[in-house]
Amino acid sequence: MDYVKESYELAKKRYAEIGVDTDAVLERLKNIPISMHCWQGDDVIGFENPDGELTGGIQTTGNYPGKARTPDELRADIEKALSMIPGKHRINLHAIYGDFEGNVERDKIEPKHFAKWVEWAKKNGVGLDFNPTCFSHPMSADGLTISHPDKEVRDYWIRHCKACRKIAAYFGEELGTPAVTNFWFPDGMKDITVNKYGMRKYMAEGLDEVFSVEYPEEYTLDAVESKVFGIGAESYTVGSNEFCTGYAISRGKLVCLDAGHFHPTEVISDKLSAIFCFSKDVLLHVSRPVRWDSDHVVILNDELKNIAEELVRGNFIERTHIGLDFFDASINRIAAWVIGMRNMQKALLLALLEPSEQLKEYEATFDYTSRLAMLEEIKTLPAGAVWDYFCQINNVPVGDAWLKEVKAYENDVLLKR
Ligand code: RNT
Ligand code: ZN
Repeated sequence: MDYVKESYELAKKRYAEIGVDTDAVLERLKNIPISMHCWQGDDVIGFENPDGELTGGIQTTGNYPGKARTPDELRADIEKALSMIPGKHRINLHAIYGDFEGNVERDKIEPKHFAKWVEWAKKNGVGLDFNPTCFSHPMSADGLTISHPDKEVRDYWIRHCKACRKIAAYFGEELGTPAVTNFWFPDGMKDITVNKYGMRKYMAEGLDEVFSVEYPEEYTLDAVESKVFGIGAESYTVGSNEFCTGYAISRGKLVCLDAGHFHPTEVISDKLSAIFCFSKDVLLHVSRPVRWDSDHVVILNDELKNIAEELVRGNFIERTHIGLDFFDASINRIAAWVIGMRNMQKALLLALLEPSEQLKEYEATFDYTSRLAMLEEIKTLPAGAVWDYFCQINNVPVGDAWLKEVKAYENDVLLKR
């Protein structure tokens, strides 16, 4: 498309009129990594057990053909997706995605089971992030893990979490960029719960034990993810928002905000500026809840734009680890990644193209008329031309050209699985 540059040059002039330097914006955007979750590639099953079933109150629906069945297939699919996403990013792994070769208990996983991922990450120039997998396992069958009444069960998950931090530190050391380890537990109860405090005390104690081992921050950072409810855990969640925020802030850990983990009218974009008053860094699980925590593919909707605006307006980009978290098995899984990743970047682009200093100035001088007028006018500025040019200069398909590549890969690779 030979007019991409031409359109960009015109757009650049238009943005210059409102004091926005589009070249600088594109340079900035290129350097904002997004952590792409590996689990969209195989419906959160992992490679521990090929017949594994997803539990923990989360669900994938759909059976689109071609999901990755082995670590090599998953890595190939991720490479394909990354080739259609501008910039350099990160890959977020769950503990069930190792190259295990045989049965390895979760409390016995080691860095060696992830050596192939590290080798692959080096080759592809991506950082790695990590997650203990405290679900889809016989030891989580009661719906409780680290807050289970039986000490043996609690200790099992504590050992698993410790093993995961060791692996994450290995990622950070090998790759020269800290791996964020996110702790999410499905623990909760279906019905009226009597001893809520007891389970929360177990979870806090368990986490303290997990974090009693210190790792340098250059290797790994820990985050704690809250949730309001899960399927089968409708009445009580041990790791609620208050629990996880309180825990993370009091222990100097990262708060992880998942866009689908709150009441339907609550949005994480509104929470960021509050959390950042007290938390050094924040981890985001950008997702799209449709009526519940359904983990739909992220689209460029108001909430996504609002999240990005908050990050830019508050100067939080450097303090935020942006990760995606969705799993849709009803469409091509590679397309799901590409759509979600590119949308996250588009939202960041729109936010970076905002004359935010000017807007703040209007607000500080009580000129709310100008603030509203400007916010509305910038909505129809030629951001699309800037986005196309960003894709072009970063050597990825412009516009929907990536879809043809996905379809070809589907025919040549996915449908043959
Ligand atoms: C579950 C949490 C959690 C998981 C992943 C697979 O509700 O969002 O982050 O989605 O760890
Ligand atoms: Zn999440």
